[in-house]
Amino acid sequence: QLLPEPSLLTHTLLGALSDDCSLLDIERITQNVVKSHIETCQYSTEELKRLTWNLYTPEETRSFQLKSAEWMWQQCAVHITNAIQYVVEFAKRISGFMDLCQNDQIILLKAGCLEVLLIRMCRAYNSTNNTMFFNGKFASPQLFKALGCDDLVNAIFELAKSLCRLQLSEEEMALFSAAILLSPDRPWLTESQQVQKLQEKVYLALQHSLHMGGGSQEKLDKMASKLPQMKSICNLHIDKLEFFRLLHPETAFSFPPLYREVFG
Ligand code: MHQ
Repeated sequence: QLLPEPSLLTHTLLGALSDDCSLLDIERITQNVVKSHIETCQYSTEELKRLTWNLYTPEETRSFQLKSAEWMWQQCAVHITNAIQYVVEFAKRISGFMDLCQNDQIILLKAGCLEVLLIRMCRAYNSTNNTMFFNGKFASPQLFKALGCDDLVNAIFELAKSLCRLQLSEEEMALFSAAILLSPDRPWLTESQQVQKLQEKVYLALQHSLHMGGGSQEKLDKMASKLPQMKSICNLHIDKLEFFRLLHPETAFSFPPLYREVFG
């Protein structure tokens, strides 16, 4: 994705914002982050568009609803783990991430991977019929009934709907994801200064991208306003998992190791 010719005014404004991040730096960061996002987003927009009318039939939906909670949790855990692996790959391709110490890489991924997944989710969401891509077809929230987590599922679909309304470009999504991943305030970081420097650059790139896309501070504010909603979904997910583990310890123990490590 090529950026339009930057205006002198933009250059001056951004130059005033940060001395050690030139417009050239910003363009390099944008290209790197967008490329990393596109290469690791699991499903292309074309593919998702092509599958839009691949909906679960009412019969198929009912058969999912009749499954046991254990079976449905296991399915969802496997799909989420798969998606997390792509987020890990995204992080690894962001320049500067691999220069952080391994301890901090793991802290950032553990703390941010579900939030990144929740941003990516709006690509897999169809707002015209309130469905989400799941296991090859588009599913309504009711399909997940067997999980016994209607509040969590509804909160996830609500977030997808409201993120969809922002009509984020792939570039905005990519930079927003990277900015969240590179949060310097995650507990137990050893080099949070270095993380902060990386985040500042990504944030400048995001501002620049919004400015170029004809967007404004308003869109950035709207994006930031989704963060508390995302945080509460992450906490709700942990609560539900904890409760599920109490009821079905063996099933929870057989969840994919990466899922258990990230949310355990
Ligand atoms: C990603 C691809 C992707 C993969 C998995 C765990 C639980 C108790 C409830 C998708 C959540 C149920 C998830 C699988 C349900 C809402 C979860 C289960 C973007 C996100 C996406 C589409 C996930 C969306 C949320 C799903 C459907 O690139």
